[in-house]
Amino acid sequence: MKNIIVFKGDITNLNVDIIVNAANETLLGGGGVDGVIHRKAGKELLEECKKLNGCNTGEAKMTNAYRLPCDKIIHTVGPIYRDGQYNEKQLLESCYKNCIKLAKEYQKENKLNIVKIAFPCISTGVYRFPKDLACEIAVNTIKKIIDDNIVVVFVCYEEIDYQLYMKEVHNIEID
Ligand code: AR6
Repeated sequence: MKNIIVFKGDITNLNVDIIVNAANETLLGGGGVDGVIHRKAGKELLEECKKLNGCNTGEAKMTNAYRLPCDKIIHTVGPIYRDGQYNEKQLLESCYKNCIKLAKEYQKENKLNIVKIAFPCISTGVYRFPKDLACEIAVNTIKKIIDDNIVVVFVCYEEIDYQLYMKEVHNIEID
């Protein structure tokens, strides 16, 4: 699909409209990609996040991006993976859907022809979601809801994720 891009690297370097943060329910920062985003955006991000009253798992909230090169950040809270019996799949799917919903609202408000949004591999770090299953859910959910006016960048920080996404999106095996 021409409007899905797989990129290997650090999401905080991307000059897209929106980057997605894999946050926790407090929205007050943490480790992983969340830690990097807060560190690089600057303390104003934490100040804005404090006013949001957290975010439920599967939902999403938008903030400014401050010192980051992108325009906005959508903070979403992925599920903590236990054994697959706690709605983990549906909750992860909701994260992607709710982020796209907010991105479309942003697109409309700013009268943009195209909105470009970059996702990290939500829940697959500290929250231990199996990487292959998370990749399948991410790509299938996005393929179902994407339209010609959205560009989605899947940002893979780890080589293993890059390989999974290249295979799932482009059907390319890398060795
Ligand atoms: N750019 C892109 N992806 C990254 C980067 C980066 N700079 N750094 C890490 N990743 P995680 P989660 C990838 O743990 O599993 C935090 O403490 C990483 O390789 O960041 O949703 C929050 O506050 C992995 O594939 O998020 C929450 O408490 C992916 O980002 C909790 O972790 C997600 O890993 C959320 O856990």
